[in-house]
Amino acid sequence: MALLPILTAPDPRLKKKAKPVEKVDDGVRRLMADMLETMYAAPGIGLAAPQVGVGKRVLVLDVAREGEPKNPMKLVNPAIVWVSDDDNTYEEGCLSVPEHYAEVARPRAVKVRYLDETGAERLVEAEGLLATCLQHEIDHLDGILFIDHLSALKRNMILRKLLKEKKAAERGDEKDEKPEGSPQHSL
Ligand code: K1U
Ligand code: ZN
Repeated sequence: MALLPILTAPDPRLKKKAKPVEKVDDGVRRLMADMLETMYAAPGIGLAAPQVGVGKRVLVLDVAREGEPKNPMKLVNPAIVWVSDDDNTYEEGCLSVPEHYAEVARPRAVKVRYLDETGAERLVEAEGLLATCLQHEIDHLDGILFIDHLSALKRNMILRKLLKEKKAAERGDEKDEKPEGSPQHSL
């Protein structure tokens, strides 16, 4: 197994629609095993293939709480086939939008059809955090980030900050731990 590098926004690969998987073969199974290892190491509760630069409709997640046994899920070609009428608001984060969190409203419950790692068709009925996480990860497969659910003002503020941090990292600058607007040098 291998740890995969996680792309961060802004990156055009995160905005592309991923392609359906034609056959669930050993390559897809290896990708999902590597994605799970990468997700646990991050740490995160979900990861979609475009976040590791692979344009395939594959995602992994595990929303088990701390102290509970692991419950890894691997989904190929997931499709939302039903959503509840009522919404749930959850404070979301994203490994591709590091250190930014925002409340996003999504359907409270969903049913998702997908292929498992043997290629068999399955249906998961989800509510709560699992429903939120499934919708967040399926959004990734369609090139949508949680910040796309925010106002243009909030989204652009976050993207500008991430771009600034990327450029500073490319230059090899030290990471600025101070909040925006605070003095850069102490006397
Ligand atoms: O980048 C991702 O898609 C993963 C993302 C999933 C997610 C989080 C919250 C709401 C919806 C979807 C994350 O895992 S961000 C990190 C995170 O939430 C977390 C990390 C460690 C422990 C518990 C949560
Ligand atoms: Zn994400």
